[in-house]
Amino acid sequence: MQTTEKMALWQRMLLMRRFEERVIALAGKGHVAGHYHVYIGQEATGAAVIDALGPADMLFSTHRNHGHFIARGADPAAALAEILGRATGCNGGMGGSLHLADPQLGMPHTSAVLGGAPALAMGAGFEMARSGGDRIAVAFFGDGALEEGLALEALNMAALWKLPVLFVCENNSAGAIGAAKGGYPGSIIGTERLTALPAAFNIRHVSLDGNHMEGLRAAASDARKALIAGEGPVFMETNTPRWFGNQGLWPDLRHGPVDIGMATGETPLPGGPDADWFAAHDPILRGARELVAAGVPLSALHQADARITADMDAAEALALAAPFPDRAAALRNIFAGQST
Ligand SMILES: Cc1ncc(C[n+]2csc(CCOP(=O)(O)OP(=O)(O)O)c2C)c(N)n1
Ligand SMILES: [Mg+2]
Repeated sequence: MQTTEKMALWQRMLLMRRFEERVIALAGKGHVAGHYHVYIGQEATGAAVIDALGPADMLFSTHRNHGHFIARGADPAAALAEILGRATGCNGGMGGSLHLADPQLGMPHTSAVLGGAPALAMGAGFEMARSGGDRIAVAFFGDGALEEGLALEALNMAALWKLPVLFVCENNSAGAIGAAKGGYPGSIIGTERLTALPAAFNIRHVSLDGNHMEGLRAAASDARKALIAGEGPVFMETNTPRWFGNQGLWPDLRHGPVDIGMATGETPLPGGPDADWFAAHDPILRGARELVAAGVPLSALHQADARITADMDAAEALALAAPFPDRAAALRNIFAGQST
């Protein structure tokens, strides 16, 4: 990868991070109704895989969908407004955090039902195989989704019919599959290696460092070529240690927004039990270190950060100024008939 390409990818990752830091801050002020999940610590996977896609490809995501949506180019103001339940949100404020979607971006639906994304992508892949064209469907899902029979059925059918589906299993229990081994919430699954599952269906598979943007980008690009060539589905396992703030039920940004200066020691790393995550795993800091090693001055990264932060300031102001949906909107876009 050229340094300019890496820089563009890193900036996309940073936007994903700055977006979710806002979400957590706004939730802390009571602006987010209900539960929400963040993608912090997994940005390299979403940014790199989505960067390798074409404009007509389709993506299906999970309860941890914010990062995928932003990586695909969603307007941060519309995404934030949706999470805050405002009428200007991408779904009119009716879907919220768990259902960010935009058909124009090739993200027609997001399913928080575990196993939903692999099955929906399999269905989209079926249609793509029938109608032709150089398109692929991508399913992002967690290690826990592989507990679901639906996910295994999707793998089986995609393999049988050689569908152009990229299954991206984001294993954020890296090194510890399941609660029994200390993973949280952790899948309880009767296999030691998740890639044994696609292997059983003769699906091409690879297990990757989920924090290495360059390796992920190259693997996704290879996978897409094979999919377009009609070679059948591909399964990528991307391994990341769980972000410390995702250990409990609610996201916990206990060290505040990440300081890019931590990449080089300009700002000291936080001490205590979370230090290792910042030092070795945070994909934003790791990407920043790689860019600095490639000759990009830290000041250029700070400048990019300042631009992204200003964009997020504007997005937040727009979202907070937006109205909530009017009452009549509650009866729009529903399948059930309306009683008189
Ligand atoms: C069919 C189904 N069962 C249970 C749940 C409740 N649930 C929400 S997230 C979660 C754990 C998901 O683990 P994983 O897929 O690895 O995603 P992670 O949260 O680790 O990113 C569970 C059990 C659900 N959403 N859908
Ligand atoms: Mg998981």
